[in-house]
Amino acid sequence: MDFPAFPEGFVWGTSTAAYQIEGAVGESGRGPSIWDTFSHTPGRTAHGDTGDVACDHFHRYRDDIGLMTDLGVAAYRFSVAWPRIQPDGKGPANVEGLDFYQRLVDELGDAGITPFLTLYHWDLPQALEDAGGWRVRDTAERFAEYAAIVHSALADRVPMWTTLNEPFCSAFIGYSEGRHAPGATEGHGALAAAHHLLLGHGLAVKAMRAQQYGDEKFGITLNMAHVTPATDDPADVAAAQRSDLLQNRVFSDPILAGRWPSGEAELWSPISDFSFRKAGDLDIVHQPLDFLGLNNYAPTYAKNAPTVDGDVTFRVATDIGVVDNPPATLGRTAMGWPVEADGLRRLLVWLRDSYPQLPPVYITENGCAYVDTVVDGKVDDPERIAYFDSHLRAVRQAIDEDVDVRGYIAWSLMDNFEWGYGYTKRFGLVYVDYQTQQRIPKSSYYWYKKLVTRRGDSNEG
Ligand code: IFM
Repeated sequence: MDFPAFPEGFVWGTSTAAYQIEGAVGESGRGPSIWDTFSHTPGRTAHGDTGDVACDHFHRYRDDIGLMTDLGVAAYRFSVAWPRIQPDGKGPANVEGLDFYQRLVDELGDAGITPFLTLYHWDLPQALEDAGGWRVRDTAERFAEYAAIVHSALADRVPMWTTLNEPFCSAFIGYSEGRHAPGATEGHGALAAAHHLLLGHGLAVKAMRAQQYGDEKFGITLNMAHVTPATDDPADVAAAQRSDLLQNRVFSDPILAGRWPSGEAELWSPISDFSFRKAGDLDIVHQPLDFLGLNNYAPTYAKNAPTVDGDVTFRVATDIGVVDNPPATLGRTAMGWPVEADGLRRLLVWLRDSYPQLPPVYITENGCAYVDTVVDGKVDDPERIAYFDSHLRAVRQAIDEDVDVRGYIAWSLMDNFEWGYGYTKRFGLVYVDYQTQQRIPKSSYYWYKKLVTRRGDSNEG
């Protein structure tokens, strides 16, 4: 394997999320989440798939940690299901739910794997959605309360704390595009959701820091994309600015620079008066962070296009007159996403240049779906190996360009419930047979194992 060396101490890991793998939705006193409701609503997910059983990780977590031990990774990024801890989104901790994560974290400790814990990967307790969800300020306050509960129980064993995973998806795919739970298609409501997610992040960091246990680190994971205008036509250049605002700067500007992003009033004042913002909110959102988690899969090539709804007052927040138009020469994954590893390098360099206060970055997700098949008990996935290989080289190049990247956490440890796509898209290093729950490490798993156990610093074949 001819691969460039990574810095000493660079962290290698794999990632999952609670609703995508745990199953056991009715166990440990867990309450319903918006994803239970959404996935059980006809027409919302492919084949009506739900996370009811998923990878049955709730019962098989020891075996899954065994897979990671064998893989040789130093870190495991997972999320805690809020409705296991607070079944209706408020009040004291449900001890049985908390116990599951105590066992998981203890087992990881025994295996010498560092837990990277995410507090929220999209499974809002349904009771909170019924009270307005992320559209309302109270949800941000409830989130901080929940964060403090989990933190006080696990801070002695969890060094890395992430508040939210991909608030862009929660706010804009969940409340504007309607492709994710709760399936809303709104303008003002989606912008309010984005704001309350930001606020919830800031309040949660403050609450956890107020009870800091030791040297644990606090951060957030944003999904971002490097945006290029599809052509040099001024209309496409302007479209790229709108796309960059929606995908990136709505979250990164307040969190990393303590400012509301430029261009938002021009884009959204017809649909929202931003009345959800209160004095002092920006200071709450702009907490000093110990790290930024970065999720990236593909770059964006923005092309100007007509908005879907001609009547601006009815427009949803994501209807910004942009289509993604990547070069036809780029390959595509099974998600239809273009493959261009240099997009990740450009994104990292853009972050370095845009935010002087940028904390150390961990790539908390990067990976790809392809159509995987089992042949003679094996899964050969050369396209996934090529994807990881090229993206890791891009990360290495960014490090050479002085971006402080401290780790790479592949998405995903194993195939899982891919939200609206149900079980039709496979992102895992490990294949999951959903009928039998058999796990079959793919050839990419063995490739990653070789890389990880040599810490990417060997040129030996
Ligand atoms: O599966 C998701 C994950 O939950 C969040 N980031 C993107 C992944 C692939 O779509």
